[in-house]
Amino acid sequence: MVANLPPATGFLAEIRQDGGRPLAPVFASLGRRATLRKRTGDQSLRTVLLHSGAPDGAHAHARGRTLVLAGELYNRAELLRLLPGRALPGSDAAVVLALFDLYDVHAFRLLNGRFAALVAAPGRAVLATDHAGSVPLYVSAAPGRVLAATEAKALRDAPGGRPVAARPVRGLPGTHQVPAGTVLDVDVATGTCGAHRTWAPSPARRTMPEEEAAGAVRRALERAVRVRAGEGTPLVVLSGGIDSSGVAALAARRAAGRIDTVSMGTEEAHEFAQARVVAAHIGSAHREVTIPAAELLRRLPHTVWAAECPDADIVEYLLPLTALYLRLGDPGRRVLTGYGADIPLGGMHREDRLPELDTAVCRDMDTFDGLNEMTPVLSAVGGHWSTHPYWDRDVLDLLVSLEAGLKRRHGRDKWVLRAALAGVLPHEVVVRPKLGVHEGSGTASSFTRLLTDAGVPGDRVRHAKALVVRELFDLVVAGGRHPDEVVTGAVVELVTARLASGTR
Ligand code: IOT
Ligand code: MG
Ligand code: MG
Repeated sequence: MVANLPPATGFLAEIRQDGGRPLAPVFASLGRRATLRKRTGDQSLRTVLLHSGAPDGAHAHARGRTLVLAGELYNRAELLRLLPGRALPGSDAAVVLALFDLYDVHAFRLLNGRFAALVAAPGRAVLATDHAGSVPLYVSAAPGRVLAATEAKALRDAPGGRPVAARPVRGLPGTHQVPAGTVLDVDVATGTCGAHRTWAPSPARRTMPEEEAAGAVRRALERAVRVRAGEGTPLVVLSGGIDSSGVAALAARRAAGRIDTVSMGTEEAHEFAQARVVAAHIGSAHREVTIPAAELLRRLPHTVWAAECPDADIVEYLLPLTALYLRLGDPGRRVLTGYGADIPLGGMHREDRLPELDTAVCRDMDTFDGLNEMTPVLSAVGGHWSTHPYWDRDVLDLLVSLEAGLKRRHGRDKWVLRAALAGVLPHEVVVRPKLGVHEGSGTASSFTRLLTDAGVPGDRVRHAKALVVRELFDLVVAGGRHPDEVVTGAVVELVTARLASGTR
């Protein structure tokens, strides 16, 4: 049931016993909107769904319960086997509700997907994220009222919520982000909530012979790509590095596997030659998009607005992708990326020594939550749905758990992935050294130059980038400003002046 786009890509849901006024649905994501209203006992549910044409596929109702789902499942066939003798549920939302009937909150331990979900049951509001929290979910809860949304900005005008077992959102008092792999079970009358973890990264490491490890990675990734490819022609955002080239090659090898690929670059830097080698090898319809560095920097506010991420390093990775998604045209593409492969494989760390490599993997798996780097809103600001095969639950569980010596081996980083893909890509691609998207596109250097041109000393650039991104967050997320009205240069000037006067 993976169609071109999932039925819904986001929602704002309000469960009330208090009869208060509904919030205005404010989203960065494009999408048509449908309003759903239900009454159960003494509480009302009002949901605004951001949908892609068939909103009815995004909600399900049975036995006085309503489930709302933004996103999609990737282990549907496996899940259906748990529902013998029942009429086969048509939508992913119906599958999850049927499982909730059987397992209650524990249903969410079974799911491999990219979703945020809400179950409204008498007296209860149950909020769930996928294992990676890849569709962000925010909540504001108070006695008699539970408000939840897939973008924090939609809760900006929520009246103050009680503290819940989740991360507070900067500048939005009373609004919290539901952690990755978590179910929050909220008692609507009191606004109190219990939390259940439904996933955690494995702290254990598995040893395997080389061929077995490479084969396991290849099979897991093949499945993850297949279930994400959908009904139309998927588009792979392709750098020509091993991660995205692997996804593109496996997508092209599916039965009837036509695919499109696209690479972005600036006038200063690009990886066009590398991506072309891959596109030619797999026979994709390939495009190159050159985005002037000035336009890229103008998209900084849009990136923070979409990702709702206050971390400058992460925003630097997401900026070139956001700028690309805004340039794609033809709305409604299903986009596959190679994003996230470097986290379980330690690819960002250029680290030869095994203890340091595994330390980096442990740290990154402990700290990804809340950064929103996988958020579908990045592509949804251009009307597209993105999905990341390396963060498929099965692929991720496997990659995290492989012992460090399979990740760094024979003098190569990400060895096990390179070995897994040796049969589907040219040798030069398999052995290509890692280049981060922020480097290959000239994003990091353009952002640095913007700051040094404004007078920031070299050793203060990193700090200044952090201040700029935080200021942007305060403007476009907490402050509710539209990013088109926010001028990157003006924010840089403000931060530079503050730095110079020693205010921060
Ligand atoms: P990198 O791995 O280079 O790129 C991430 C994905 O973005 C690629 O797999 C590809 O799908 C897309 N992409 C990259 N460059 C281009 C391009 N020029 N044109 C089109 N698409 C492109 C950063 C990084 O190195 O990016 N991302 C890391 C993880 C970040 C660290 N996060 C953390 N510690 N929590 C990653 O694993 O992807
Ligand atoms: Mg990568
Ligand atoms: Mg790269």
